[in-house]
Amino acid sequence: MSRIEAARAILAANDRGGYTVPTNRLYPFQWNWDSAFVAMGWATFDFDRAWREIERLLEGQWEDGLVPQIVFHAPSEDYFPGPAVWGIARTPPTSGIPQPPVLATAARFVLERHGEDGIARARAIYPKLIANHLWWQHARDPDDTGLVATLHPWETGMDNSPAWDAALERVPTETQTEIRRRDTGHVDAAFRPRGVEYQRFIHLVDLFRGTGWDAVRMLQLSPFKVADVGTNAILLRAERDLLALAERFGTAEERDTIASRIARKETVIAGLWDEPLGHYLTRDLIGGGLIPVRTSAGFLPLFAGLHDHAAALAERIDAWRRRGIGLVPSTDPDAASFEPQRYWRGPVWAVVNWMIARGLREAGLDATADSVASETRRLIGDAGFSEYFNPIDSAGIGGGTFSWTAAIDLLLGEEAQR
Ligand code: 9WN
Repeated sequence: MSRIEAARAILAANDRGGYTVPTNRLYPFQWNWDSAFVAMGWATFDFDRAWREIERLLEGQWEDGLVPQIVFHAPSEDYFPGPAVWGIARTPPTSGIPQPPVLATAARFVLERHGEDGIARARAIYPKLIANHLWWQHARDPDDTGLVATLHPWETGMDNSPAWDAALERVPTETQTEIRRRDTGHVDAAFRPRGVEYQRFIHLVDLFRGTGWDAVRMLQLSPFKVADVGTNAILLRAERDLLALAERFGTAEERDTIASRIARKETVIAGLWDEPLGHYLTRDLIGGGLIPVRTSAGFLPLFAGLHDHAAALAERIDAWRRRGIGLVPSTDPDAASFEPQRYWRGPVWAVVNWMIARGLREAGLDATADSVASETRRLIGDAGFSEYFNPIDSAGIGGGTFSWTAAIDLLLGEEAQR
């Protein structure tokens, strides 16, 4: 089987009927940002299936515009916390928090490749994307600061990043829900978040469920509140892609609204740059100040089109490469909190690399973009379609046969042909 066939076979094997699970058993439902990347992967060989991925995710969208982190299309005992813990009476059931909003970027990507034949599908999706971006504004930035708030580490997709450590300390460890982790039954516990982090994750879910998932009260009450540089950068990128869709499907008023959000976000995300650390950082919205930990999320303003510090960011990546560190580690390998095997505390993630490589390329830094892209391909080629990779010894870790890793391999494989 060729490499392309192997990647396509993973998407096919993880297809559960118009939606793709991240991997078998470990993640048996549809995840929000996974599906956005996976839709782009499907678009390299099956447009109908690419649109279905997005449409099925949007089956979980709430009336207020939220596109949830998880859509529980079919029951499974393989994952905790399942629908009963979230306590959200919807069909299909969903979780009650977002994930990084890659969806408008994915929809534009699929449309541009599909061409005229994709217009009807994109047109039907467009109002839902508009509603989703309004949700981010109303639910997570009601004071119009230009930065959206994150209330749960799961919302960032980078669950146990050391960037959350200090802010998470404010979250009590008591839970109403009995914690019955399933992940450590599928994967070595040394590669996963620690028990105390799960206690805090579930404390937050209990707290939010207690508000009846009321967006205003969640924002008021949450003891964890950060302006995540990753989420905000991805949202800015998505706003630009939504504007491109609005040029075709939207009204002049919608275009003006999106353009003014973009202008505001460009200014405030630029303010997340920290000169002493030479990196973009997350702001702690409770403690105040920037959180002094360099993570891979801090490269994502490049993907958002902010290129002022592109050369300095590229030099950091180049320096890691010269030292033989696998690109791009999720946490700075020189940080005290770096753990090369533990999930978002060090390992390399293919989807993040794809966004960083794209940002570098758009900033005109082709050599570093090529390094990141070829490193990603090397890691996948050597270790397989793993969930994540150890940047020190290049081992594949976490779940195997991972959908978004396969999707990124398809995308980078095509780019390498050009
Ligand atoms: C919680 C599915 C998801 C990814 C996240 C990754 C992991 C879930 C978990 O798996 O998170 O959402 O239970 O660990 O951190 O980025 O979307 O692949």
